Amino acid sequence: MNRIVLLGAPVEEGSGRRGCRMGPDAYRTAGLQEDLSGLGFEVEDLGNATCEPAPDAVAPNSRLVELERVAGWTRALHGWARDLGQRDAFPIYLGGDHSLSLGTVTGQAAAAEALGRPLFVLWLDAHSDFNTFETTETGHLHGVPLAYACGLPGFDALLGRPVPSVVDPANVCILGLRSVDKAERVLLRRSGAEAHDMRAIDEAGIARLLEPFLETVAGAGGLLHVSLDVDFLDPGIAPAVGTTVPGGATFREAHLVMEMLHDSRLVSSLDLVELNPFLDDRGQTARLMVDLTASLFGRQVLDRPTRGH
Ligand code: 4U7
Ligand code: MN
Ligand code: MN
Ligand code: MN
Repeated sequence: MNRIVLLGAPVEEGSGRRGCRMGPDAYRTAGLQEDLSGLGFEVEDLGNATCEPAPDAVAPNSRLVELERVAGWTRALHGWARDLGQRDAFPIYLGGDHSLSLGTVTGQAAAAEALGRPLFVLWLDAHSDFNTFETTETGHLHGVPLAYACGLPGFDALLGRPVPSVVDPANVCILGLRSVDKAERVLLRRSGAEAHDMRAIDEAGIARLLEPFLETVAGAGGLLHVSLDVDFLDPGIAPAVGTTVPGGATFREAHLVMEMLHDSRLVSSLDLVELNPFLDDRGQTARLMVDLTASLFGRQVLDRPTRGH
């Protein structure tokens, strides 16, 4: 696939603070399209998606923040991803807070089902985003998208119906964890999703954790969606995020993940989420996210022998 499409998703209502709506433009300013074109891809920028709020989305409890707007975004982005996921182009969703994945992951899952391929998800994040409408303590809907995509119950208000195609939790791998809420932790364990905290990365090395997952995806003939939350990265190198947690992935750990993903040739769609340019320091976080994306698309220092498949 030599074509890439960029779609901006300037949603910020899921994060409980302002700024993520500037994310898509920060990636444009940081030169995402130019960098990917420079690697030989034909890159089309579709501009930003828009959404209508969904007044029929009634909150099952009063803690949820901005459900009508987030439901509107979910519906819009679900439709976009279901469509883009079936085109002969690689979609990159430019966030926007992580609630955008409510739409992109479920849409990509619908597209994968239409193509007759299982969808796998790699979730790169300090948080597992595995809360439900019942367990969320903050009410911020950027904390629930992975539980939603995995088909946990109670979310029907988002699309106004059950998720048409859910992701099998056995097809999920989370890397980078260092903040998981109590109830979320129980749900996550019960789901059977593969989850690695920073200690596991320290002890094993990130490559040794990622490699078996990629082998599983390859063995199953799967498509792989990657959801990259800025807070996967250590706040020292990526300050532009509302939910900083110390002790995140280093510059090299993050690039290595992207380089391995490139070599695997398995990735078929990508979310870049939670960038809050209002909190950035001279564009360094936007720039790093663009560089990581370039690594995913094959930027490398030296030529490497291509692996025979
Ligand atoms: B992000 C949190 F309570 N778990 O639910 C919550 F710690 O997309 C954080 O990963 C969610 O940045 C973080 O609000 C969501 C909190
Ligand atoms: Mn997240
Ligand atoms: Mn996070
Ligand atoms: Mn975050």
